[in-house]
Amino acid sequence: MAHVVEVDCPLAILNSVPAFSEPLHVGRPNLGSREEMLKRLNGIFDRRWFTNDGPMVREFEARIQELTGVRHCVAMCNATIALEIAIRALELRGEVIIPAYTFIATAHALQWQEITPVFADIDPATHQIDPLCIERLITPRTTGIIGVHLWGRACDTDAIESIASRHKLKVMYDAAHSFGCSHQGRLIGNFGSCEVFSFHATKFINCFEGGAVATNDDVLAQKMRLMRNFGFAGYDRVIYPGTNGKMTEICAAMGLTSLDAMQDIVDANRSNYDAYREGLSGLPGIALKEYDHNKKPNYQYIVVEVDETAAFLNRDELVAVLQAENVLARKYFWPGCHRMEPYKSFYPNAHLLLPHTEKTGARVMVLPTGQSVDCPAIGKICQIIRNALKLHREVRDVLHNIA
Ligand code: T4K
Repeated sequence: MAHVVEVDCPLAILNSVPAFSEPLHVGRPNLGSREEMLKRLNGIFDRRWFTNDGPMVREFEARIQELTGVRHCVAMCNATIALEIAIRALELRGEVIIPAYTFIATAHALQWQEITPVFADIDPATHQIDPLCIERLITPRTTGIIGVHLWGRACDTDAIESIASRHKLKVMYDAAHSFGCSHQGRLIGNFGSCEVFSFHATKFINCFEGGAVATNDDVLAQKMRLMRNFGFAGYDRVIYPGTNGKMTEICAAMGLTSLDAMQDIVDANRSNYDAYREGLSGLPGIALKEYDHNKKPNYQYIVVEVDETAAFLNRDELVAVLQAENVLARKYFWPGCHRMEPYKSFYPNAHLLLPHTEKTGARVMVLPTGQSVDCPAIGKICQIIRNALKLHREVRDVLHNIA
């Protein structure tokens, strides 16, 4: 029997005009006040102090300390270098356990210094590293655990830290997504030996490029300050191996401008999240990852899981539909670190131990939000998804013919 389309559902993938004339990106930067940024830029030019622990960097660090309640914020040029420096300052070696379901930087920051990242599976309900898997992966070479607070939600710090103390391991966190979020009544930044934030252009608070390590450990903070500046402890005196991890003044100026706008950005993200929640509710096989409003979320990731058995389209097919409409949905974090090089060659069978990473990575898509997306645009995006589900047979026919 012929499939009858009940409503008029134009879709670009079925040869209609795309819903958006310009691409809608995941990770479009939020700007803050252009005027304030230009004032800060003029100050930088007037002072002729462009980098090397300048006044803007110090102000940025102080603002983060105040905001998170952490004793030390050490600002760096990006979160990847910040992870590398923190790993080195903590003297991690041998093997370090991390989740496979994360951005590749978490793994590369270890591999770059010839430390082996060992991939743990995740809890499919939370997408966070599963503590039970951690315990099974500990060997005599294991020196630490890097938990990742994925999507701005904290991983199970209590379980991780209890495993670590039983096995005498060090713990730090990749908090690239979690600036401003709270956990157990404290702001993230205060857990483990240290936590690393990202202030990349795509993050809700951005420095163009930037990162920072937050820690309550005075000795560790001092060590990382030295390491980010080649180990210099004064003119002509190097007391540590170091690198160039310094944040520039212009990046700190952007960070300060972004921090000034933090509440507006969170409000925009929150109202976008509410609009997605309403627009996607009741759609079969489409599950929006919910935020807990009590945990001060930054709402910066709109994470949707697609269950093909109920939606009759899989994640890749829906992403193709959205991209045809100029909605550049992303498949974070697919295909999982273990399926990327060099790890794929090192551990060709790792996927067998990571069933939840495999399944989640194949189901998740991340949708556009931030200040450059508004509720009417989100209404349209949700309508596209609704239409695609209604027209799943036609969409599949077209996509399979393209393939
Ligand atoms: N740990 C975790 C868990 C992370 O997620 C990340 C980074 C890190 C560590 C390392 O932090 P950083 O060293 O970067 O500070 C993006 C970001 O580049 C990356 O920072 C972020 N996580 C990751 C989740 O997303 P890509 O490869 O997807 O970026 P890209 O260039 O495709 O940009 C994303 C979208 O944003 C594009 O569609 C275009 C748009 N965009 C991007 C930039 C840079 C703009 O509209 N304007 C821009 O200026 O990794």
